[in-house]
Amino acid sequence: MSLNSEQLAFFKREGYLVVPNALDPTGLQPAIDEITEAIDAHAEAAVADGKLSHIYADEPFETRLWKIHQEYEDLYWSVIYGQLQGHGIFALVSNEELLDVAESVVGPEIIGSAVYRLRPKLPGHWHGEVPWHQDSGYFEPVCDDELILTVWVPFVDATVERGCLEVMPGVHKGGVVRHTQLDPGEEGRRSYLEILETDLPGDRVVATPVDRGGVVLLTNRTPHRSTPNRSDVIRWSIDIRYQSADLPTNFPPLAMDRNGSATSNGADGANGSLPEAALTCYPPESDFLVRSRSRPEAVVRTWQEFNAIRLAHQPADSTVRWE
Ligand SMILES: O=C(O)CCC(=O)C(=O)O
Repeated sequence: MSLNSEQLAFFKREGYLVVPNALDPTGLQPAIDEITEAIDAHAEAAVADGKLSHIYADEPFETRLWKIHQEYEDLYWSVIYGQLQGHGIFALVSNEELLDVAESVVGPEIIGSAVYRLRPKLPGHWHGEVPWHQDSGYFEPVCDDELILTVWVPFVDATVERGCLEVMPGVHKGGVVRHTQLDPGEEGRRSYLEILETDLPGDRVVATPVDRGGVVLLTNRTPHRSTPNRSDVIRWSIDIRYQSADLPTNFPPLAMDRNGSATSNGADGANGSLPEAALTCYPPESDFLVRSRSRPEAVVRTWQEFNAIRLAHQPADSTVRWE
């Protein structure tokens, strides 16, 4: 769905927007299927290795990983973030209804940003609590003044009890504030950035509960955090990011400059190899073109192509900007 003028005005003013019924919930199913296939495969391997008693096949999606986690913690770490990059994740990031929402905000030439993050927020689990941050805290400084849209998509109703997002409204027009790198915690896996209380740019906090089928939109400078899951179901969600194709991107083979002209972006197009991530908002992972009227031939249309781009990507280091 496209946003109406009131929704757009709210998003521009407040830096966030809850969009109920943004997509037909059947559009979530391919991603749920891919996640389930991954859980099946990892669980079967764990059973074969004697690390898990059974694969919990009868448990519903909303509880299965949590039940497994109580016996075998590694599976959680094998599915989170951007590790799944197959048919179902691609179907969701290229879902036409989500792209219509994104187009309302970033325009018709849309890069699917490198950074999409699958988050099974387990009941009471420390890793699901994400401290206050702006997404730009993680991105390259060259993109600080640009708009990278987060479309936060829950697979289940995201209630306050389940730990929906909280945002700090109306402060996204300021700059990127100081972030502090949290000490790596359990097995080095806790590596979040945090805006400390003294550095927070506002004091008003809004919770953004949203039902399955709805989404929450954020800008890359909107402070947000994720509160504890106090329920007994997994708050499954994925945050997908989109940006205009005229921003720094590592989408191969060509990026566009500010005038809309193609630039080489460090790519060695001559031998058909994929470019190194030189100029981009998030160099460690690859961008992909998901909608374009001016370059329809370059749009990534199959999950195999999406998968190949991500696997072939040669990550460049991010700028170290926070101590
Ligand atoms: O989904 C969450 O709990 C946190 C999401 C988040 O921090 C983000 O999308 O940047």
